[in-house]
Amino acid sequence: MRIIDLRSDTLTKPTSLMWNKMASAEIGDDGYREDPTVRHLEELAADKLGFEAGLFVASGTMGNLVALLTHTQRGDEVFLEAESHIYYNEVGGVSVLANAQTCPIPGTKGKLTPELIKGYVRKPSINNPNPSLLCLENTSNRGGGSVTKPEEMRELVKCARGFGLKIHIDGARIFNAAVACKVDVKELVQGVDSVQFCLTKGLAAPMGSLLVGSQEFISRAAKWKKMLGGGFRQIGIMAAAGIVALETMIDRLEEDHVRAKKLAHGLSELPYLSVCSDEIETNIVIVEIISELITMKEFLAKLAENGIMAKDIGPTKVRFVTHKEINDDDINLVIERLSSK
Ligand code: TLP
Repeated sequence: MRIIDLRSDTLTKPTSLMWNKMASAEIGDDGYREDPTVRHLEELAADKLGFEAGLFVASGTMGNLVALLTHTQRGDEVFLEAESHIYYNEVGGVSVLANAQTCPIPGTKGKLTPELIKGYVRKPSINNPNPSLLCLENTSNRGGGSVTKPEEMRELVKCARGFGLKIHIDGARIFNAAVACKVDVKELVQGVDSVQFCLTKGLAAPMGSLLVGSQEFISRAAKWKKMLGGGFRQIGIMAAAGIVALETMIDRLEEDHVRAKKLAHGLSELPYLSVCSDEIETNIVIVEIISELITMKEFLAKLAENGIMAKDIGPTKVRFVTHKEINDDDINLVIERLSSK
């Protein structure tokens, strides 16, 4: 039986062009800033998002953590959505290493609005932590791949600036958002201080994320990266795949979005499931089991029996992610297999 693995878009494997470019990459010691392929990737990333400089980091988690360390002082308050990856899935690095106080704000589909933020940022007082940073996630992972659109971003930036907050975007899947909105990715990040995006999700590179911001911000961020043990050497081998990711893999994300919609439609016909988001915007589909009809244990067993892999992300919720290794037949098979038994 073909196993259909929809646990995450991190399962994507490098394309043959990536392998070729990795094998022939021009490399050097990045500790001396002498790896030309890394420099190229960092410049390409900064340019694509409209920032002065970029920094190649090991992972999305490292990119977000380096950003938090660079933006905040000990005891500062960081505002973020209550189910955001930084708050929910990054091992508490924001507290443990950045020593920041988090203010998790419950949003809708992982998204915040100026009204919500206004309810949480307090007036300056000797009793309160220093309000410092707003983190936004686009697309929102636990929000079912929901997209914060350019017009929504503009309002959020205005609101954050009104409170004197800096803004960091966890844009692990920012290109999915740009493709879904049919806009240049720059429009989604205009006016913010920093963005982290992943090369390893839908873009299919084997390693790495980019952190982009001002030259001054990136110079300070580079020291935090080094302190965290992120001092790279001949990492141009990996950066070469990242360049291919940025040059060739963005447009195809649309295919993942079309398949996610089809999958969501099929899953919504099953009596024992409800699809959390009626409108699938990108490549993530979160379903909720209807507990009167099926238990989580039974649903997970049913998936396993049918050679389908997905991720349980809460007591009643399961996440399916479409990606490069999943084709139209796979989506049909998932629906067929789950419908027939
Ligand atoms: N997300 C992964 C992990 O949760 C395992 C996934 O499968 O979705 N921000 C967002 C929004 C993310 O979804 C992720 C990874 C990260 C940051 C962290 O990236 P990595 O895994 O490179 O540290």
